[in-house]
Amino acid sequence: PFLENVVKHEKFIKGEYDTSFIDKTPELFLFAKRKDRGTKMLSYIANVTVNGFPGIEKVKKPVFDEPRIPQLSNDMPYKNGTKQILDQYGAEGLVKWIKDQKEVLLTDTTFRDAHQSLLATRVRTSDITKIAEPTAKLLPGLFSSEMWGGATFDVAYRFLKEDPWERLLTLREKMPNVLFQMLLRGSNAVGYANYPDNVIREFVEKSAHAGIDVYRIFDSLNWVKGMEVAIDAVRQTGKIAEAAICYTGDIMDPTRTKYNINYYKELAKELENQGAHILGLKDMAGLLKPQAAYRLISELKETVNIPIHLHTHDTSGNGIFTYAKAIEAGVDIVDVAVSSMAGLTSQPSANSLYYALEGTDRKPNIDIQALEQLSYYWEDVRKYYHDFESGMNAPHSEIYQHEMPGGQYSNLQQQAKGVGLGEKWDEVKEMYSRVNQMFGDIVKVTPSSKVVGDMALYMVQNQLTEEDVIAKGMTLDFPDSVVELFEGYLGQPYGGFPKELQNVILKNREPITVRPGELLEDVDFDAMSEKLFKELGRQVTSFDKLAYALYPKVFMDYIKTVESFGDVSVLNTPTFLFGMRLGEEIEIEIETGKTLIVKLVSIGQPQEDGNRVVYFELNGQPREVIIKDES
Ligand code: 3PY
Ligand code: ZN
Repeated sequence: PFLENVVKHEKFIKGEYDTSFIDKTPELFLFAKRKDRGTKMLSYIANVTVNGFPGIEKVKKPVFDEPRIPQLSNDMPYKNGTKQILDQYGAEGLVKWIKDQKEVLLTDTTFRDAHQSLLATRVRTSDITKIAEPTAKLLPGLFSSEMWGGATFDVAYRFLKEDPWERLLTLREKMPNVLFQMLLRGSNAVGYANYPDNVIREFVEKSAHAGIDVYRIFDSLNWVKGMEVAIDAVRQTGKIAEAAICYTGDIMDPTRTKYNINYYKELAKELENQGAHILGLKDMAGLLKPQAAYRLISELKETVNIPIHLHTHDTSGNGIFTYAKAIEAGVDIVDVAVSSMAGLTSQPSANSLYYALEGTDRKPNIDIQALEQLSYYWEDVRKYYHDFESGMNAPHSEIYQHEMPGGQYSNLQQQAKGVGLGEKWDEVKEMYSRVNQMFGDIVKVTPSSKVVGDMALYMVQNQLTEEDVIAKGMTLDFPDSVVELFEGYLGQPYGGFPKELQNVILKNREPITVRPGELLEDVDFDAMSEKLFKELGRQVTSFDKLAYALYPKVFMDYIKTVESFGDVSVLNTPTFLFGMRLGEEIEIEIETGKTLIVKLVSIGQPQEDGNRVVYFELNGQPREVIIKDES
């Protein structure tokens, strides 16, 4: 354990140590309490078997087929890809390379936005890890794999009880040839509020060090000031700053004049001047219609000299048509997902796009048979997560009315159910678009989209109209997120806030108009280290500190779960989500070469205190675990 502590110590990893390191670093001698990993694992399994998993209807564990992993020959090499171009030629070299490509380049979002949008971000690291090496070997021509950021960070700790940094480090090892891309919410990092500047800088530095290459940076109100720190931080690391404009409204609709073509052109120019290596066009709700895509991309190509990377969601069913027009207009890179994880609220299918572009000189340089094989894997894995599907199973052209981002649809639906408005979902969607107008027609993407959603729920719940909000506003207790938005803590919307509404929401308090980061004090990471060291009783990594700085409660809850149950990321997904069937026997590799064999023998009846005894065999020995029946 001593050596383990040394090699895992932050100073050791960063190379900041000398001969006095051991003397001056007492925590190296802190050996983790010898924990019985077997018992902890059995407690987790007993608990989920009896009490179920949050968000999953309690059923007997279904029988799933083993996911079909493409069989590669043992000596199949990793072909060099975009990662080698960045590492060898730097950011400017990569940008030049992008511009020299004739075919359209692809970003595969299967590991991030696809499951964020289809499966409430619940796909676990182990399911991604198993397909990582085949993906990198079969698709070396990808521009990038979007595999981190957005909601994946929070959900990993909060619901999956695993460390998102480990996901990044593990995948990096298995995918050494393809650029790794993440979604960074500007000053909101991977959270829902503005963070101090030094948190943003530290987050970028550490994630770049751990393996992220391309940062898609956006601001939830398209406020460039909110992106400045992040863009600068990424440039400092030598990685790629893809500054993104969030697309909203409809440039072809003469009645929607607020976000017109000039708005986008000016913003694009500003981002280029700000130091963007790539211009991202982030159509988070899938509102960019085909003819609009043609016009927007054509005009932006004339406005900026940097490559353009388009992201859309296929909610309306028009995704491939939109891409075809954007590609015709010269877009450089588009976001797609492996077919069985594509479509609907996710990205358009890579497989379909390949066929759509056959016979054109922009056909992507990608192996379609490989895509089909990878699709089989995801078809099988997706079944594990069935309970997190949104229930949408056909294109929704109503998206053009409510404008809700792909990643928000299933989440807001869950939120509505949570407050008893499941039956009023249609009303909530309608209210969502009315709230948008009431807020002055704002950009809706995390976190501003969440504010619109919170307000819509609040108004439906309290049966309020827009007129009521203004008339009774001074006496109403608005959701915190709404107050924060109108206080200016998510930045400034284009065209400003509607004044009358702002006054009632703030009860005549003055909002801020500067960048929130200018008012927030830097986080003292050294003091945080000490505090966490005391609380956790172990050495603290930079990753732990960042997680704590972003979400103190979520992180501490995660730590408590690990203390009670150990590292549950090693369980296979059916067991993690559904527990075990009576008589079932499973193997759990808790570390390389160390396997537990677990059999569920029987479950006792609830006792008076509500506890149940669950009987297992662990490596052939009888073991009992007592757990509380919460049902
Ligand atoms: C996120 O911020 O997580 C998004 O996917 C926004 O579209
Ligand atoms: Zn998206």
